[in-house]
Order: sequence, then structure tokens, then C-alpha cells
Amino acid sequence: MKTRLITRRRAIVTGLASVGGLLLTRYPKDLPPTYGNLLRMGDTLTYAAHRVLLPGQSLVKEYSERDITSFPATGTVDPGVSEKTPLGDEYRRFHAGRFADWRLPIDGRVSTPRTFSLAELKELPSRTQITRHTCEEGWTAIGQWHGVPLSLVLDAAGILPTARFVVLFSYDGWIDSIDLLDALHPQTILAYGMNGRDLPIQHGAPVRLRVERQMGYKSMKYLKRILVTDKFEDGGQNGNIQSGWAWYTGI
Ligand SMILES: Nc1nc2c(c(=O)[nH]1)N[C@H]1C(S)=C(S)[C@@H](COP(=O)(O)O)O[C@H]1N2
Ligand SMILES: [Mo]
Repeated sequence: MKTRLITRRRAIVTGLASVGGLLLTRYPKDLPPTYGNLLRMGDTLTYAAHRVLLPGQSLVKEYSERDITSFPATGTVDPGVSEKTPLGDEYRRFHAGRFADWRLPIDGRVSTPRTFSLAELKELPSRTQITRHTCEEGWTAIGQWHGVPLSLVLDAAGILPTARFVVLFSYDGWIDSIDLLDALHPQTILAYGMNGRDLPIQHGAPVRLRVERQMGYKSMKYLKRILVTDKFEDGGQNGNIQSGWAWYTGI
């Protein structure tokens, strides 16, 4: 029984490896950075399928105002209360000052590492989009998001040609990353507004990421820092994929 199980598992693994191999030979650039990690095979399949099937910058569906639904808040709903850490204290101070002192650093593989205040982000050209959010817990909701395209912020910092990933850090200690194709996607925005108002605390104030072609948990709330890298970093202990989340969850 045991041997059969192992054999069958090995057959599945070999099968999937050859799918990976096929994609590797045909689409060498279409593999996720987690490729080769057996526990992350899902990444390889969804990432490769997306990269092969979707034109690079295809847009997700956008809705109209009458489609907007109620929107639950999940995970952290206030880092100032839930995070008993120096980060939580810092967040609480920013919150008390209506985020006037909050700064978003952007560093790493950029020619001009810099920070943005909320006011500075608001001065950049903005985008408004009404999209459907899909949570891995099984609910979806439609909301309107307003903010600055991440591509403009990356441009402003002078992204270097070797850059490949954008790592996001948050005030509740989450660390996650997206690749440049998602980072430069026109609907990937740093949102500071929701449904026509300032982004509420429970939805990620003062600024959250919206990355619309992936599951909801990739849309990091409570942004603290943006790091541009030329190689994949999993974020260590606080990295989302360390806690068992797939790195790529295209929808
Ligand atoms: N920093 C941070 N980002 C986060 C979360 C979180 O707990 N902390 N939750 C994630 C999950 S699982 C989802 S579904 C969405 C929820 O966004 P919402 O609370 O605005 O509905 O944010 C994602 N981004
Ligand atoms: Mo979620």
C-alpha cells in the first residue's frame, strides 16, 4: 500500500515535472521564481498558464458604480490595535496624526531611493477602478479604488534595468512580492481612496496595494515600504509564502 502510494505520488510528481519541463523549453521566461519547489507546483501551473494565455497587460473587468457591494474587511483590521509591536505603535501614531507623518520609502534596485508622503502620492496622476475582489476564504466583493499606478511611483524612483520583483512590507508585519509584469500592470495601483472616500483603516489606510489579476491576499494593506529587487526573496519568517500561501494566485 505504502509503496503504491509512493509510486503514484512519484508518477504525479514526474507528470507535473514534465509539464513544467515542457513549459520550460517552450516558455523559458514564463516560470515563477518558486519554480522547482514541489510544494509550490501550483504557482508554476497558474503562473505559466497566465503568462501563456493572457496578453501581458490584459485588464480585468471593471464595473460601474451601481455594481459596488458591501465589502468585508479581513485579516488585520487595525495594526495599531492588533500589533503589539514597535510597528503597531508607529502605526497608531501615524493614525492619530491623520497619516501626515507617514512616509512610504522605495529603495533597492532604483536609481533614486526616496520616500513619498501621502500628499506626494496624491499629487501624481491617479486612476479609479471598480473591480471584483476575490478572497481565498470564498467571498468576493466589488469596490471602487482610487490611487496612483505603482508604475508611476517606480518610474519616479528610477527603476533599474535589472529589477525583477517588487517586495511589499506592511505595518502588520506582512511581507510579500509581485513580479514586474504585475507591478507595471495598468490596474496595479497604490490605493488611498475607496468608494469615493479616504481608504478606511480596516481596508488598509493610508495606502494599500491593489493587484487585480491575483487573489485578494496579494493586495497588501497598510503599506510600509517598497523594495525593488533583482532576485526573488521570500520574506523570511514574515513572508506570506512561508505561512503557506501560494506566491502566485492568478484569477
Ligand atoms: N497587510 C495586510 N494585507 C492584507 C491582509 C492583511 O491581513 N494584512 N489581508 C489580505 C486578505 S486575505 C484579503 S482578502 C484582503 C482583504 O482586504 P479588505 O480587508 O479590504 O477586505 O487584504 C489582503 N491584504
Ligand atoms: Mo483573503
